[in-house]
Amino acid sequence: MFKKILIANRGEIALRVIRTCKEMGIRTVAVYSTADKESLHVRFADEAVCIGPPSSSESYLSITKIMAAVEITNADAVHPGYGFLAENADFAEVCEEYGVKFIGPSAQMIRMMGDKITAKETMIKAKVPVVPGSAGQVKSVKEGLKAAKKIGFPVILKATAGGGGKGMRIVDNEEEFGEQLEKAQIEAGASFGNDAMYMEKFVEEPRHIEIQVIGDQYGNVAHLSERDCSVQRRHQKLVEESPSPFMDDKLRDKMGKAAIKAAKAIDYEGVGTVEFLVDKNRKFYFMEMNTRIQVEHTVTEEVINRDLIKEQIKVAAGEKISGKNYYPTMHAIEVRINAEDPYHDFRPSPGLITSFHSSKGHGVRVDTHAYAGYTVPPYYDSMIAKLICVAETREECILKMQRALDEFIVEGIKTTVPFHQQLMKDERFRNGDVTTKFLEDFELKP
Ligand code: MV4
Repeated sequence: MFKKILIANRGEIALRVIRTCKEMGIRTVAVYSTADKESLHVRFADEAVCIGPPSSSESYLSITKIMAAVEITNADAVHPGYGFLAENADFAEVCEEYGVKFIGPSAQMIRMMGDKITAKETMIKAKVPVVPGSAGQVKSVKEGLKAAKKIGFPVILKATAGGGGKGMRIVDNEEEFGEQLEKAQIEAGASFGNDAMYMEKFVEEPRHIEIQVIGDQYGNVAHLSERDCSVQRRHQKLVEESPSPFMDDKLRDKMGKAAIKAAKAIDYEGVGTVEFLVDKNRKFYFMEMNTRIQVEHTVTEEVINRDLIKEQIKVAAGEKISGKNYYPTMHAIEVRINAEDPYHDFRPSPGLITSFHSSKGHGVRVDTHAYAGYTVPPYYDSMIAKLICVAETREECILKMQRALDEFIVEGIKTTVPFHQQLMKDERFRNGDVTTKFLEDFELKP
């Protein structure tokens, strides 16, 4: 087992990893920017190294600075968390070369899933269902238009270097195709330094259902059931739950098997997530694979009663998994509490938290790095807490969430709490009738 893990991240996930390390008897190293010196991850780690100014590119995204911190603290493993360098193949490669274990998959696995055309080709070979579309890259308007007519409009153009909604364009008809392709290419080139695009049939009003998987270093892969993340706003997830209200045993079995096939196709090691689009006829299609621990892993933890960070560290250290799949025994919902003003287009609301009372009680979990007197810096992601409720049924879970939201008090800044309070009362949400389009029609009352 590792003796000392450096956590190359900040905020609640850094704290989350530190907690499990402590329980496992592993020493921890926090890294922090000058904007985060008062953060709890710095206080709770055994050691802490300042790696630079507030700007991410000069701190949490700097491979050089992080490797210097690894060097001076003599850490034998690095936990990347989510975001920042978590899916940076170059970083994983530098760790490999330096002989420090990157807690996650190999650089090669990250690269294969990071390039969406390669990922999709890999899935087609592995017989995992994908959305019908262009075979590989759309190189010209002429060629693309021919393919689009065959697929049938509407189609969606996606950047191979994109993911998570960046660099996507929906095209409704032939007339728009050329213009949209050119615009998308320019955008992708500017954002990712790679303008390669591919095309798919546009699936209308899909659900976003993802399967959590875990693979060890000996080729064993198991699935840990699904999370439904259909409640999103501009590709930002706001609510996640497990089990999905849309799921049944038969579909779970099929999607679970497909997710295992997907992971096995690249000999996957670590915890990962296979994202699917699911249409109204219960047809599901591979969308992308996330090669990291995700924000919403906590929902799975609550319904299967396992510590996923612990499992992740164990497989990274070379332990074998049992190979059995896990199924939800409870219902869990997570809401993201962001330092944002939901009444003003979710604009960021950083600043001093003057009072902070997080919900407590049976079936309530709050993962947060915030506290009264903490200043939310304006430089990073706005999530300040995850509120997770667990109960026997979805109905009870929603009631518990309402109670927990009522006692979540944050003063000094604006948060997404009022949004979640209204969402929990929404008829469609309560019926589990949510697709990725749901929030477009949702109106916040004053
Ligand atoms: C799609 C789609 C419909 N049809 N692909 C958005 C994020 C990126 N991972 C892929 N996304 C989508 N791909 C086809 N062929 C609709 C979306 C999509 C979406 C997906 C999941 C969650 C929220 C979304 C919001 C808008 C569009």
